Amino acid sequence: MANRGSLRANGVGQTKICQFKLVLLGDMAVGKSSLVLRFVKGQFDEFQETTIGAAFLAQSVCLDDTTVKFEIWDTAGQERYHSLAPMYYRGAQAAIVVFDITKPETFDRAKAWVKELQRQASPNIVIALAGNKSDLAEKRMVEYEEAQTYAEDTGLLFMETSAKTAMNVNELFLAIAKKMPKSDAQNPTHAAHNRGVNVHGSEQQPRSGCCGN
Ligand SMILES: Nc1nc2c(ncn2[C@@H]2O[C@H](COP(=O)(O)OP(=O)(O)O)[C@@H](O)[C@H]2O)c(=O)[nH]1
Ligand SMILES: [Mg+2]
Repeated sequence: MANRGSLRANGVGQTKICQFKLVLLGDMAVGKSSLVLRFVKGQFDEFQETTIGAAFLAQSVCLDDTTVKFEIWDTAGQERYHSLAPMYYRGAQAAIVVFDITKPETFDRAKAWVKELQRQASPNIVIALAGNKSDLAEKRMVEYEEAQTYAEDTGLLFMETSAKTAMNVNELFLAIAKKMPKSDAQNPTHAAHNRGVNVHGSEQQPRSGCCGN
């Protein structure tokens, strides 16, 4: 499958498993849930339901000698849920802050999320910025260079993505997986302990065979 092309096969037996909590933040309707759905299930839904509270899913990325398992917290973007956000980003080792390249106000909101994370989340959190809906190039309102310059200045990973076409979705998670501190391998019991509360969550087991095609 095209959208799985960047996931590498590896040997069974010597694989180290590292588990990390990853949170998605960003304005409403920028495509957070769609990116997760694309990454975890390889699907896209034109009528993706609005997230209430937050949803939890899990998916793994296989690097050469390490399986990086992400516990993904997909938050609701509405302002009325803002006060819940710290519950999800607290203890997160990675965050994807998403904006919609056709809506400049969502880029401003993304910058505000980045600031909040840099002030209040774990000091070593790996933050990625995703300019989503790159398939809507004709409606683009945020230039690639503008977001890239901001990301560089702020020390973020940056990619333009499309949950619709799958462009850069696996690549984004793979790039984050590569930046995660592997020596900090957590045992699954510890990571499970850090999960927090599952509000309206549906737990998805990682696709079996993510490492093989
Ligand atoms: N064209 C296009 N539409 C998208 C993309 N990602 C999400 N959408 C649509 O944008 C709307 C909001 O998506 P959703 O995932 O619910 O956004 P969320 O509120 O950030 O979780 C839905 O109608 C999706 O089908 C994308 O990459 N391209
Ligand atoms: Mg959502």
